[in-house]
Amino acid sequence: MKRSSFIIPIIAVIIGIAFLTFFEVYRIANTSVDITHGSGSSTHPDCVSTKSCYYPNPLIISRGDTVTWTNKDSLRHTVTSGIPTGDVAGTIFDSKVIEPEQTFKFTFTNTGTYDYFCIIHPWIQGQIIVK
Ligand SMILES: [Cu+2]
Repeated sequence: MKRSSFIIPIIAVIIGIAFLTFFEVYRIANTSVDITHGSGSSTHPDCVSTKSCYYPNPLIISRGDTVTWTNKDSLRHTVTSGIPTGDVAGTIFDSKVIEPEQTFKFTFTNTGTYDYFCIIHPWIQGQIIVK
């Protein structure tokens, strides 16, 4: 048996694994939102004017994607659906308190535009667009 008959399938498997790993890393990187450092430090942190307290914002994802929020700030925050002045806040998703360095995940099964904010610091607002 020729040596190439072993090598070619092995190379194909390696390429396949590399491709799947790259795709998974790419997918996770594109469904992650950071609660940025300093978001809760005052009533008017810089990220409010640039709408980047949740970053990236807005985040555009595909139906069925799971978004992971990571609290990169030194204060506690929430990820709560809706807008601060609305009466339906938290009805679609509500992380409750996210401690620093902790995460919250939510899977979006329907298309649409989802507003969300932090109950503790309502000036921090974000949006997830599900296509
Ligand atoms: Cu907050």
